[in-house]
Amino acid sequence: MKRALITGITGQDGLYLSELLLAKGYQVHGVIRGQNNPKLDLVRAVVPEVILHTGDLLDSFSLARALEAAQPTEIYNLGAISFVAYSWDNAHLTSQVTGHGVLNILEAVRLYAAGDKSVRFYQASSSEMFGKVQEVPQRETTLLWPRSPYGVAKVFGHYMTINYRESYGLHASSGILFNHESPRRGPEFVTRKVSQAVARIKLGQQDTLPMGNLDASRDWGFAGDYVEAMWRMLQQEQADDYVIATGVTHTIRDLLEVAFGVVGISDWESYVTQDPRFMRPAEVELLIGDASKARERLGWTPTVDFEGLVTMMVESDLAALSRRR
Ligand code: NDP
Ligand code: GDR
Repeated sequence: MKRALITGITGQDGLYLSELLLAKGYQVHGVIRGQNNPKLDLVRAVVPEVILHTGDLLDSFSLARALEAAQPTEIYNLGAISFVAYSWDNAHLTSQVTGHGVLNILEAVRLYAAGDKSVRFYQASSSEMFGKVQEVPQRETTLLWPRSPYGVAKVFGHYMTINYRESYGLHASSGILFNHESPRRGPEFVTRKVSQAVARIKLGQQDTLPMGNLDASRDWGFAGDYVEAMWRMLQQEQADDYVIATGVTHTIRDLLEVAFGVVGISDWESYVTQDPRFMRPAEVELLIGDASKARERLGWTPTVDFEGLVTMMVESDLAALSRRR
């Protein structure tokens, strides 16, 4: 039986990846942090088969212990402080967790593997690294120009992953994933904020929706598709870096129009207010990825388009809220 260890098991991607690996017959281990993590019940409910180990990306010893206990051949580093807006107010902590945390786990994996070439590592890199984009669409070779402390920390983790591959021959791959969403997305991110608000407005539980910059464009895909790409990367003979994206971009305005449209509201502008609290000190204006390398080498393509994704999220929030009434 193959064994995998996942950091960030309580997050959106951790849950989807656990389900994928369990369905493929893996024994799945997860690292969970804190003495009473509020998301423990969620993990237990969604993927009860996952074996949990206490640990934190800031604590190298805890990572070494989790590796020793789990004995995995595949390690997926999904743990991070992942909310870009939060990273300006907590820049040092974000650098430690999202940046240096990658070094901590890479070093723990190197010592654990001790030259065993069957051990493989995945790093969750991000399109936020492209920031002030230097090329359209963005591909693996596009110059990185991060625009937030989060983006800078991800660049550190990205290059450290490449460095461990080149220095030690570690099978370490980095997925440069563009925004991916689902009904499990945290409510602080824009797609889920909008899908929850639209459902509440439809049910008469909310009147207005305060928003930040409506002009930014994102390449949004479905999280379930993106964890499949992570797994495919670790099945390759050679470790490498891959852009994972849909190749289609939409503005936040498009998101609002489609989401309100799902519940039959066409004058969405009368519900949305502009709130400076949601504006960022520096914005990533346009993201659109070129995933042709992943398509050719991994045989990966997305299965859910933008309209399908937004509809899935709004309908899920509507159903959840209706059940609670
Ligand atoms: P989430 O924010 O949903 O999950 C983040 C996970 O990281 C949580 O399980 C959280 O655990 C864990 N974590 C936070 N701090 C630590 C720490 N100090 N030690 C160990 N674990 C920690 O993110 P997603 O699932 O959306 O994303 C997964 C990864 O992919 C992240 O690294 C993210 O930056 C990256 N990424 C995401 C994209 C997206 O669009 N979703 C796109 C590109 C990259 P806890 O519950 O304890 O807080
Ligand atoms: P992002 O996702 O920063 O791209 O990072 P987020 O959904 O937070 O923002 C997307 C865009 O929407 C604009 N925006 C708002 N965002 C939020 N959260 N709330 C608002 O009210 C709002 N109004 C407008 C933002 O300015 C931005 O342009 C996500 C995370 O998952 C990262 O971890 C990951 O690396 C990247 O995607 C790829």
